[in-house]
Formats: sequence, C-alpha cells, structure tokens
Amino acid sequence: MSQEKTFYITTPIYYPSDNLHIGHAYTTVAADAVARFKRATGYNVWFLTGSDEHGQKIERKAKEKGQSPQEYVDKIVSGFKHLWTELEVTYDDFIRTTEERHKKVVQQIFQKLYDQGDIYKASYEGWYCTPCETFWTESRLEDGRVCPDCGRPVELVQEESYFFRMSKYAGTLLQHIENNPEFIQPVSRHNEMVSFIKSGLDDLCVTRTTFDWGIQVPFDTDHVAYVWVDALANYISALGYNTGDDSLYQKFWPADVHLVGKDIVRFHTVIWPIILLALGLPLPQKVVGHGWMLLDSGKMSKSKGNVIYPLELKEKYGLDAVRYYLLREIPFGDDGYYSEEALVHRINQDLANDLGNLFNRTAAMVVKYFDGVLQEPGALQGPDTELINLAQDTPQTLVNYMDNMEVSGAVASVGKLVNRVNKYLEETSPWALAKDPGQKDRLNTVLYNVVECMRQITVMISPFMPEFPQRAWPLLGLENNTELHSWESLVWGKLPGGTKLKKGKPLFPRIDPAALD
Ligand code: ME8
Repeated sequence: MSQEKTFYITTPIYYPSDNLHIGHAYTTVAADAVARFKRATGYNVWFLTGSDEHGQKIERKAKEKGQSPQEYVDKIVSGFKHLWTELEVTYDDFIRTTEERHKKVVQQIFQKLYDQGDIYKASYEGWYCTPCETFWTESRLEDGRVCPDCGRPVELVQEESYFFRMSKYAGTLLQHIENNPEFIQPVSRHNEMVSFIKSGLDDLCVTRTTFDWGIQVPFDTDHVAYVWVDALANYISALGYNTGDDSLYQKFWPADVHLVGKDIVRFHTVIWPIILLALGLPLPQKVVGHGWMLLDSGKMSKSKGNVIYPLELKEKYGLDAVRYYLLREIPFGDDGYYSEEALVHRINQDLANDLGNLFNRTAAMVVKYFDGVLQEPGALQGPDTELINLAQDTPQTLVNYMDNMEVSGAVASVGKLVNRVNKYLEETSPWALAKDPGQKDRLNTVLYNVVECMRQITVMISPFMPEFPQRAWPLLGLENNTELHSWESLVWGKLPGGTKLKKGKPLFPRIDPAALD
C-alpha cells in the first residue's frame, strides 16, 4: 500500500493593520506557490494562514479609532481575506486568534504548562516594545533604550506575571538545532539562532495584566496570555490539537515548513519549539526565514508614505506579473529591493519578450505554415537533443529548488528553459525552413519540439502564475486536454501531433517605461 504524502505549510498570522503591503504579500504568495507546487506533485497539502488579533498594540489602535477591539479586527481581517482571494492564494484554512477554537487550545496549553510546573508566578520588571510585542532585558537594549529589533523606544513594565521556564529547555533545543541543520534555514539564520541561544535564555514573561485584549489565563483570570505565545499556538490550534476532532493534527503535524520573515525567526525557532518540547510534541521540520522586500528609501511605512499595495499593482499590471515579480525578485534568504522600474523591466524582458513572445510567435507560425495543426516530428538532429534534455531535466531541478524553499531559483529554472527554447528558434530558424519545401520534415520537428516545450513550461509555471495556463492552453489548443496539464505528463513526447494551435492576443503586452509616473 502506498503511503499518502502529506505536506503542511504555514505563513505567519498577520497583525491586523490597515493594509497589508507587498512585503506581506510576498510571504503568502511564496507559501501559495509552494502549496500549489506540492499539490501538483502529488502531496496532500494543508496550507494555513490567518490573523494575529490580540495584544496591547491592537487594543490601543482600536481605542484611537473609537472602536471595540473586536470591531476593529473584524473589519481588517475581512480585508485580508479579500486580498488573498485577489492574489489567488489557495489557503486551506484561515485561523483567527479571536476564534473560540483557538482560545480553547491556548488555555489548555497554559494550564498544562502550569500544572507541570513550567509556568510560575513572579514579578516582572523590565522593558517592553509594544510595536514588536517583545520583552527585552536591559542588557539587550540598544543605546537610548530602544528596541534592538525595530529601533523604537521601549516602555518600562512593572507587573506581576507568570513566567515560562525557557531556560530549562535551552540545552535540548540547542542540541536539536545542532543535530538538525535543516531545521532553521537559511544557514545564516541557523548560525544567528545558535549564538542567540548560547548567549543564554531567560525565562519568558508569558502573561500581562495591564490590558484586557487577550486570551484569559485559565488559572488566574486577571492575566491575559502574552500575544506571541497565543499567536504561535495557531499552528496546532487550527489543526484541532487536543480537541474532540484532532484528525488534521494527526495527519499534518509536525509542520513541514513554517515560512516566516527574518524578523520573526527567533520566535519560531526559540519560543515555539520550547513550547512544543514542554508539551512533549514533535517540532516542525523546518523554519525558513526569508529576506525582506525593501525600498531604496528604506522600510515601507505609512508615515513615510512609501507603502506599496499589492492590489494597486495587480490593477495596473495583472496578477501573474505581480506574482512573478515577487517570487523572482527576492533571492533565497536575501532581501530584495522593490522598484516599479524593476517590475516593468521584468514584465517587458522576462514576460513579454521571452515568455509571451515565444508563445505568440510560435502559435502564429504553426497557424501560418500548417493552418494551426501541429505535425508529427521527424528524426532529431542538431540542437534538438540538448533542448530536449534540458526540458526533461527541468522538472527535477524545480523539485530540488522547491524542496529547499528556493522559490526564486525555481522560477528562474523555468526561465532558463524559456530562454533555451528562444535560442533554439534562432538556431533552427523555422521561418527559413518554411520557405524550402525540401525542409518540411525538419520544420515539423522544430515546431513540435518548441510547442512540446511550451506545454511543459505552462505546466511548470502554473504554481507561480496561476492565470497563465488559462490563457496559454487555448493558444496551444489544449484547454480540454487536462491530462496534458498535469505534472505526471511532463514526459517528453506526450503532446500528440494533430493538436490545433490558435493565434492569440499578446500574452504579455509590453509596457512603455516612459509611461511610468
Ligand atoms: O510578525 N518584506 O505579524 P506582522 C517581507 N503577527 N516580509 C515582510 C515585510 C517586508 N517588507 N514586512 C513584513 C507578525 N513582512 C506576527 C506573526 S506568527 C505566529 C505571528 C513579514 O503582520 C514579516 O517578516 O508584523 C512577517 O513574517 C510577516 O510579514 C507578518 O508580519
């Protein structure tokens, strides 16, 4: 009996903020591309996203707007869902930390950790960064008492609190990280976390009393749960951990990948695994910390007025172009720099010149020379074998990149095949072969090879650019032949002769860079 292959991937759950920008969209679109890719390659995938709705920051913002925190978050979270729908993000579940199913699990976790003596009461006096919802000891603060993560002033907090015995598990965690080098990726983040843990872990303050907007601690109702402990638990509460129906938990935990931005790697590779260790649960396979999408002017922020909204870009350039750009532009683990010029350059170069033009001009040739009907290929010669070999290797290359979460490399490897096909067209010049009746057989072979590559490119690119296939299949005359859309069909020569291609409008019209504002 073959065992079902499962794959559980999560994004961070986002703080409700007025609008998510392209940096947030990057994480979720990248996770979506991985989820789509895994589904296409035979996995039973669970893809989770959601919203992180508690904490002092939200309580304050709601107050500023004269709303209750619940009213405030409800409105924003419906905007998140709209955004993900518009970006064609295929999540399987959206967890809100204000949902009952989540609260119950967080309360059970607190109770268990308390009952087993891993949570104890003491009084907390120290520093708190409200924007980051992070506690800091004096020694970790930057000069001038600012948060070492975001550079904003911290606040002095003095309250009676409960603490979680992180220190008790530090050695076990360090051992796990050192024995499993793939646990934290990329390696730069692995190294950072190893030295962070080695510098000593303090017990973590896990409850607050000076505000109400949080999950009540079951054994002391004056306290609410620290928002990060609340938030991290989403990865198992959404699976029904420790409830009457924990079938999803049984099937999908431990997660294969928590995809997170580099700023929150520490929470996911120190606090979260220690909670899991204390609960006696398995740790996630991988935490991948991706780089940030930056602007020349620095970080995006509302106050600087330089926030780039994904839906505005979609409106202007189309979904596939925006997704392609995001996924291609941020190299694995590094930061990427957003600029509209770079986006337009990618559209004009990679999508209009290379990809779109390949499809449009090839379809036009088959229509012109054979009334659209693709002929059976003849004997191979010249550069055919090299092209076919690359086409046959590309699916495995893609699998390797995606297994390492190197989405940009994966997209680039499809681009490499596109470029090789374009070069092949120049090398074989079907337009010249068409003028010579003695070369009919060669012309058939060349066009067959090119169209078979186009079919395979369409299959391989669909997790990244989900709208592309809907436009490419009709051009290739394959819209109803879904068997040839599948990953299993990526075997050279599956495309039957006799397929009828159509001429179409440019798949990616060029954009005049001069027209940019
Ligand atoms: O951190 N480029 O939520 P969040 C790339 N609620 N990624 C970016 C980015 C940028 N310019 N700006 C932000 C939280 N991000 C917590 C998570 S998970 C249990 C709780 C990424 O809304 C950031 O790195 O502040 C993070 O991964 C994600 O957006 C959510 O940020």
